[in-house]
Amino acid sequence: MRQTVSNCGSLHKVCTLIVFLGFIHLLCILIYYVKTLDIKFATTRFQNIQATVQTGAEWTATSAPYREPDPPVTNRSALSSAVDNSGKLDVCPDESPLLVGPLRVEFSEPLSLDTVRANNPKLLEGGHYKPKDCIALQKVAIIIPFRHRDEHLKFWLHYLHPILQRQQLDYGVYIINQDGEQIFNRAKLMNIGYVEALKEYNYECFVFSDVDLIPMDDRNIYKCYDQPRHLSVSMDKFGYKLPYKQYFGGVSALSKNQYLKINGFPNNYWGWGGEDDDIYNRINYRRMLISRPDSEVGKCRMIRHSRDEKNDANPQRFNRIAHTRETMNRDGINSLVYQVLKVEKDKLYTKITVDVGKPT
Ligand code: UDH
Ligand code: NGS
Repeated sequence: MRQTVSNCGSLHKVCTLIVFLGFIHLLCILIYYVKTLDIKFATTRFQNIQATVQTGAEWTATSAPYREPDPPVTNRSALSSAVDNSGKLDVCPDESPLLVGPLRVEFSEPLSLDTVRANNPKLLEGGHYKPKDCIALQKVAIIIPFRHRDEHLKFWLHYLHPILQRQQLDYGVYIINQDGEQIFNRAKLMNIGYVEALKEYNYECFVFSDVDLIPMDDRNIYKCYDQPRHLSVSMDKFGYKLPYKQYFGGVSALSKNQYLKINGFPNNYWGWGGEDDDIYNRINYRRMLISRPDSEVGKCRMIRHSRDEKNDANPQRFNRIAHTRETMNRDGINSLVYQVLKVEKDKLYTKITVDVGKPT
C-alpha cells in the first residue's frame, strides 16, 4: 500500500516537471515570435519615413507644410555636425505634440537677457536649436531686420524661443543689424539675412520677422508651406484682421525655392513702407498664392512704439510698387551688395552687423 502511494507521488512529480518544461517551451516560442514582430514593425516604420522624405517635394495642398528632400550634403558647417544625431532618430510628427495653443503675451514686466538665456538651456551658441528626440521637418532660419530695438528684441527672444522649440523646428535666429545712422532698409537687411544664414547651415526655409511682433498661439508654425506663407495675419493693432487683402508685412515665410523664384526682395526701398507690397507683387507675378493661418491661430501682438529715426515714410514707395513687374528681375538677390562688419554669437542669437550703403 505504502509502495503504491510512493509510486503515485513520483509519477505526480514527473508529470509536474513535464508540464513545467512544456510551459517554458511555449514561453520561449512566444518571446521569439514577439521579437520577430517587433523587428518587422520597426523596419516598416523606417521604410515609411524614408518614403515620406523622398516624396516630400511633391506636396501640393495649399495648407500642407512645404518639405524638400535633403540635398546631398558635402560640406556642412561645424554647427551641423555639432548637433547631428539624426542617424538614430525618427522624423518629427507633422503636428508637434508639445503645442499648447493660445498664449498670454504681455510686455509690462521688465526682462533681462540673462533671464531669457537661463530659461532656454537647450539652445546652442548662435541661437540654434534642434530637437533631441526626432528629426525636425524643416531647417528654418529666422531673420530679423534690426537697428536700435534692444528692448523689443528681449521680448521677442523671451517669447519666441520656447515657442519655436515646442514647434520642434531645427532653427537658428539671425539678427541683421544695420550699421550707422543712414536711412533704414528693411528688405535689404532680409536679403542679407538669407545669404548669411545659408553660409552657416543648409537652411530650407526662411522666416522673416519684425522684431516687435509676437504670436499669440503656438499653432502658428514658423515654417514653410507649399506657397509663401504670411503669418502675422491677425494683429492686435489692426483689430485682429488683415488691414488689406494683399498685406504681406510683419512676419512671412518662404522656402528657398519660393524666395529664389521671386529673385528675393527689393534692395531699393529706403525708409518706411511699400517693400512688403513689392514682395507681394513679386509672389503674385510669379503665379504663387499666399498661404495663411486662420485669424484665431494667426493672432499676434505688436509692441507699441513710435516711428524710428531715419525710417520716415518713403515718398517713392507708390511709384516703386507700380513697377515691380519690370524691376523685380534686376533688383533682388541677384543685385545684392553689402559688407559684413561684425558677427556676434550669443546663446540666444547670431547678430550680424552690416553696411547696407545708402540710396543712390
Ligand atoms: N526696424 C528696426 N529699427 C528701425 C526701424 C525698423 O529694427 O529703426 C525693424 C524692426 O524689426 C521693425 C521692422 O523693422 O519691427 C519694421 O519697422 P517699423 O516697426 O518701423 O514698421 P511698422 O510698420 O511701424 O511696424 C511703423 C511705425 C509706426 C508708427 C506709429 C506711430 N503711432
Ligand atoms: C501700407 C504700407 C505697407 C505697410 C502697411 C501697414 O500702407 O508697407 O501699410 O503699415 N504700404 C505702402 O505704404 C505702399 S503699418 O500700419 O503696420 O505701419 O506694411
